[in-house]
Amino acid sequence: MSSRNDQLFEQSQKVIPGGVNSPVRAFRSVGGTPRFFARGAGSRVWDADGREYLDYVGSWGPLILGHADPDVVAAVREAAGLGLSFGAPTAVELEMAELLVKALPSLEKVRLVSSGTEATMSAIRLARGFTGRSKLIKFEGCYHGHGDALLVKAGSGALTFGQPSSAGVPPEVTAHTLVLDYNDLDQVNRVFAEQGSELACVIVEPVAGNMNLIPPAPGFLECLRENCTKHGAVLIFDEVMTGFRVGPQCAQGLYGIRPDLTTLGKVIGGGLPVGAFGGRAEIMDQLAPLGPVYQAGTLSGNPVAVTAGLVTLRKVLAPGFFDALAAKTRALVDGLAAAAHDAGIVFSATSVGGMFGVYFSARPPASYAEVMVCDKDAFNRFYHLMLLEGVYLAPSAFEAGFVSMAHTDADIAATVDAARKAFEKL
Ligand code: KE4
Repeated sequence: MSSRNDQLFEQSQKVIPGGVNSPVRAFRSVGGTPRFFARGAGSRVWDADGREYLDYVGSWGPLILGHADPDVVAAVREAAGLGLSFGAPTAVELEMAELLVKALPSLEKVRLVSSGTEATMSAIRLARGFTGRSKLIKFEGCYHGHGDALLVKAGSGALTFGQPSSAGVPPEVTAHTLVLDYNDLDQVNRVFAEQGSELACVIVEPVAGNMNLIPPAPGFLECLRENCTKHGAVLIFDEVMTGFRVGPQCAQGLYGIRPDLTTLGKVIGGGLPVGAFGGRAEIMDQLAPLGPVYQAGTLSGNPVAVTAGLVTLRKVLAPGFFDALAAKTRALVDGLAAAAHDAGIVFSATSVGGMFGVYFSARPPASYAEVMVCDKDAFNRFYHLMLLEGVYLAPSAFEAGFVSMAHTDADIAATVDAARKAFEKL
């Protein structure tokens, strides 16, 4: 008899493309039937068949406190009872803006939106409006949402303009986008030397989390900062994933780099739809209604969603939160690596704050090219063995994983035990 997950997936595919509302959820990278979740609490989720899993996706990062945090749920319930949306300013949006500006020195002003894609799309338009330039640099393997200008793959050579990586994106839209190699300082210096005066912005994940986890190489972020300053280009840190995930001042605080603009999402919504972009006031003041760069949103700053984010951020910014979260995450990756070693499996793992990467390669990759040679098939086998052991990892070898504050030491130990069994069967 097919499982409830199978039934729901079969039905969903009749009315939703691929049966999912976001492609990565379809399990196409790892194969098999996606799990339809019915409930989450703390570090655990339960699927449509009632099976329980330790969750290391956390809705792709937002659930840093764990599922259904009682304080967040209670605050959302109360906010919802006062009205779901007004399409007008509310005091809670001001509270969020003031919290973000206080938390991040680089944020002089901030605007709230409803997703990370909206944040990055708007930040690029703003950088182009502020500089009067069109060209932008992104890095192969970094994902910044599905805005047209960012759905780009490297051209024939990394120093040529990008080709659309999706149907429906006109080549002239991506003709202004240069795709460089993450962590390649020489390439950045060369492109700026040749085209610096034409570059509106660089957008970068300060810790890459969309080609699995790749930390910045020493000097990489500094190289971007120096070149943007020298040539008058806007440095955009896309911290949608790293924002309040890797530290109380995000990746920019961890690495001591001050970007001109920052994009945020995920954690700042606590599981509800909130994105944001902010930075230097002289740039942000180019936005309508003050300036000529248009950007808008019916549900931008939605008071119920912002309430979820506010309660989440207040807990995340409590003293000691990130030390504890980073320690949990480090214990997980160290345990996984030790289990693999004991089983004689070629495997490595690393973490930054509350996010981690696992790789079927002898050492953590430092570039997109190195990620591409990791053993994807081994990951996929491992993935399903862990699923059978009741551990839910991101359903792709090219995604980062996330630990929540709700994960206990016993959860981490149980996960390592599950991995020990999985490695034995690989
Ligand atoms: P959203 O539009 O999905 O809220 O944010 C886009 C985005 C922007 N920037 C970074 C660095 C991101 O990681 C994301 C979204 N991350 C993916 C996970 N790899 C979301 C999962 C999905 O697409 O379903």
